[in-house]
Amino acid sequence: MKIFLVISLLLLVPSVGAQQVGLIANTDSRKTISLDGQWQAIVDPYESGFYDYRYRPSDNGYFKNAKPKSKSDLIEYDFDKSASLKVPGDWNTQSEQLFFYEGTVWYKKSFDYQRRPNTRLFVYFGAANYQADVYLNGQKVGQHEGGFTPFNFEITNLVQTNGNFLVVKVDNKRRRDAVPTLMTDWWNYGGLTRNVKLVETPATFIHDYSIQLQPGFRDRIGGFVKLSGDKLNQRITVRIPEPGISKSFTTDRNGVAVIDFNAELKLWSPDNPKLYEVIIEAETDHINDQIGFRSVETRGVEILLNGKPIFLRGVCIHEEAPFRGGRAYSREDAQTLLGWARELGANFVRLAHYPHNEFMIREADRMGILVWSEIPVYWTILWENPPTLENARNQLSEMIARDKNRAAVVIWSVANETPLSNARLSFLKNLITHARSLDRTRLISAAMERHYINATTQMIDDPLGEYLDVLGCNEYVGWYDGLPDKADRLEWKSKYQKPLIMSEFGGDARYGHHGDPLTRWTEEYQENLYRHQIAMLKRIPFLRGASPWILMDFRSPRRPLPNIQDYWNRKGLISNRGEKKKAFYVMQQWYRERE
Ligand code: GCB
Repeated sequence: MKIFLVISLLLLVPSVGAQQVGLIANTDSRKTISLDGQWQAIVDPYESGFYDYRYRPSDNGYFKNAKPKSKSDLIEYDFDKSASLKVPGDWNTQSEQLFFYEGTVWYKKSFDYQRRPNTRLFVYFGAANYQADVYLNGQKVGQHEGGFTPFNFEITNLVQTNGNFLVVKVDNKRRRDAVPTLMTDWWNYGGLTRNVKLVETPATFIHDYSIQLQPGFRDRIGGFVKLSGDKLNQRITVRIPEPGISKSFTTDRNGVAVIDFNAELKLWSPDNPKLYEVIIEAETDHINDQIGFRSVETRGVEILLNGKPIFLRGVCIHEEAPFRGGRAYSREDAQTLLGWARELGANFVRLAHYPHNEFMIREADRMGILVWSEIPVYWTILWENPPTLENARNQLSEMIARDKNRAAVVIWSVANETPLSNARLSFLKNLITHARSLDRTRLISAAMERHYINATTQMIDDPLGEYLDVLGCNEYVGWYDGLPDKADRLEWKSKYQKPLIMSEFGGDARYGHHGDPLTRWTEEYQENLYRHQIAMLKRIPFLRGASPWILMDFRSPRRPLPNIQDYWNRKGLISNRGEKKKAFYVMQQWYRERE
């Protein structure tokens, strides 16, 4: 038992090398200065603010924020006379001219800052889609790739008391070798899409921590606390005031303390989403968080939450803002979307197809909604390109780094509908191993491939299934695959003794468009499709969850049909204006029966 414990504790501690420039955990509990609001912005389709006319990176790019020194000086840009864009927010929905724009926009924000002794300062971005090059006072501080995960750069030695200018080049050009790749079914909203802030920390500070129930236990907490700075050898105390827990540990020379103690706690669940205040005290820093404790595991085809079988009554959600459209970014957006999921009867959401903003996860934690979180390894990724794998691994690390202390998150998903090949399998196996090395406390899934073995039998034998804890399958019987009643004749088989979540199914309907149940795009067609789907799903013996596609209509460049789609994927159970379609109530009815 002891050996098992030591091994499982070691597995909870990520390799220190990978953490060196890592994300600062839980910046909300620190002194921060928001940089949200209007930023000056220059649209730069030819990237002439970056390259000279020979297409070489220029020393005098827009990041210098230059001003003419005399009336004869030639400078061809001026941030302060340019238009502004709101941060957080995508640029596409802020200006008609930028609606379809994919390329570079330069952002600039000025600020003053009074530095205090023995502190460090970081600039933190909730997300920037897709690539961000960050400069402070004309100096490069870093680059980040990936549109949906947070990142931070230290600016302690660059910041001045007055007149700082922070310039960010954000480029959302799609690339074949990127993650996601060229083809997706969602809008490529560009920009500084989530909150931006300055984060102040002590010289040596709590950089990261994981405090969760240990795998295989419901009364034992494990994890790590990691310091960053010069004074790496410190005593750390973890306190949970409500049950009177206070446990001390010592960090090693890398600044890492392994956490391990017994605790009798009320477990977090959808019925009782209990969060405890957890305080971590070091000699030079302290931090607090609200953490829920629950176990999740599988046994045969069961998913067990706190040791008891659970059926995941779910729904998929894109990070599309209700009512106003564009990227969702606020707590109110999260409350609206998760509120609708709750109304549907859901205890589970699949946050597709990339990590959503942190408000979604925090609200899910508070509301008791289980979460499947995924990275945008979607469709036809360049499986054989090592930098693409590195990029996907990094996005996975950043997703886990941000949300590893959230009880709501029970599933990390590594891929969506990726076509079978050896290269794909080894790429995804690599991601799975990586996810497990960063987090032993959650289940791993993916939306896999499945196929017909005869006219009426769907077979799940994608080789990826062997490496997953939970099988995910997307199917569009009744929409891309036959008519709704085809589902009545279908049988599902699986090669694996594992739980299945039907991670997508559905069809399009424009809200308010009516007709008979066999007329495409009508609410009646969609309603009918859901009835046949549900009857089929009920017959799958190893089904342990469902997440229909999708809660709300979302923008997609692939969907131009005039007067019906108008660049919206209309598979929402709710329209983008918040109107519930007939199918919503069919699904709700099923979930009520399953409660
Ligand atoms: C899928 C994809 C999803 C699409 C959906 C559709 O299988 O996973 O991203 O939006 O189908 O509507 O076709």
